[in-house]
Amino acid sequence: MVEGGENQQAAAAVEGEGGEKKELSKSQRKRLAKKIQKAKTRQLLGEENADVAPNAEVQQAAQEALEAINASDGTPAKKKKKKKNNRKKKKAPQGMVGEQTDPPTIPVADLYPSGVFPIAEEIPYHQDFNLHRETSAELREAERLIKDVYQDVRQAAEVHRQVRQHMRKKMVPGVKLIDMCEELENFSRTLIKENGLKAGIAFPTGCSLNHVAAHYTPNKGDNTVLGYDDVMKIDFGTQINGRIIDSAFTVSHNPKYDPLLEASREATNQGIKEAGIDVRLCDVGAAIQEVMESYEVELDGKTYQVKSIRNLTGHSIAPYQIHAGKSVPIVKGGEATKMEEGEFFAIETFGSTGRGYINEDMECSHYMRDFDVQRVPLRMPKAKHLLGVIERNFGTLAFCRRFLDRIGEEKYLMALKNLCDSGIIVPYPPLVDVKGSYVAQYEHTILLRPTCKEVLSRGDDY
Ligand SMILES: [Co+2]
Repeated sequence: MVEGGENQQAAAAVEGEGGEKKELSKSQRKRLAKKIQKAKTRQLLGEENADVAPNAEVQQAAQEALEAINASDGTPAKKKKKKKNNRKKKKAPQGMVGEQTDPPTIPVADLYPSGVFPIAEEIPYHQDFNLHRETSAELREAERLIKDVYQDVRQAAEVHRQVRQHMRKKMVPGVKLIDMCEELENFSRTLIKENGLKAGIAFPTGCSLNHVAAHYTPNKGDNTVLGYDDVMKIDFGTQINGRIIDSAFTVSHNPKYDPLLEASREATNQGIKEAGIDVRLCDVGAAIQEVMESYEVELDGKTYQVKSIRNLTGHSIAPYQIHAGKSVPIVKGGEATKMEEGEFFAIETFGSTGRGYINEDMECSHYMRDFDVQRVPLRMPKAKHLLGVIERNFGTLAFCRRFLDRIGEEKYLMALKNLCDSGIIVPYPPLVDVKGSYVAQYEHTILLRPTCKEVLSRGDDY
């Protein structure tokens, strides 16, 4: 927008011509600041024209005036600058053109025609052995070479943020979960500009309730409705060129669950803080558990210490591969394998009032083609057909029965079972703690860049 890239270019152009800066009085600065504010408003409203658009010189002066005004109240310059950046991020991210509608209808790619998407959060590496990374010219160069990958995953993250921001309002008691999921998925498809395997949904929308920790989405005919006392985990994914954003949050309406949600949210943030290049996965797990289990929640007169579910983990992510091989434990005692430069990780934690241990249960909805199995002999023609459909539509991304329904497949359950039995398709049934318990989950996708850690899916909400 006016304040973003264009303005800096204009300023640079003026400086190139002579480099002299005009001295302005405080009132002049204020007037100029107002003028630029007006021009910005006009541009936002689409009323920009050559007469009212300030020329480069005025823009530069106004920019300086704004900075001078900001710095004039005695606040240290550094602190002020940080504040200003935050404000800019909230108003309109750099490079964003126009505004999203409500409900959202504009693909995120069209809101950022420059192809440069917002960076949600960058965290410097704090471990001694990583301190050199932030300033290394060599590592910066390494990052420039992979910037396309960064833009793909940042775009997918922006879609995730916009979809969840809108859908949160729809997650109210009384909503039918199947309708909610389909609505969410439709917004995802629109905002990501769904295009075969190149851009789309990365996996089915999880909306696991209460003691169900993960991998539940309604199948056709499931009329489950969200209740006031339910604890619902919304876990959904977006992808561009196979670069997946996997991020989840918990929705509850009864405030009695708040400490349970907070335990998982803070445990996930602790995991993100601990993560880094050459950091051992077991150390991340231990840090997560310590935070998680420092929380208690009182439900109907009984106090529970929140437990980290010990057989659930975060995971590394690779192109078109949601679980790429490394697990990020959420309790102590895990593997000493290290995180590496360039890796993507889903840092996710599950806090429970139950045993803190899950089993598979209930009807399956989630399935995924095994990433490594090459081919298997199939005798059943219907199974052969279904495998072709799955490979063309989902590749190695996870899908659910509803996704097969919507592309017109019918009476496929026998064929699907056959593919599961042959090992080429893997079923992922719901994962549940004991009945009567409650589980909360928060999850972010992070990227261990050479120079810093980027929390791709971070938003104002979590
Ligand atoms: Co995940």
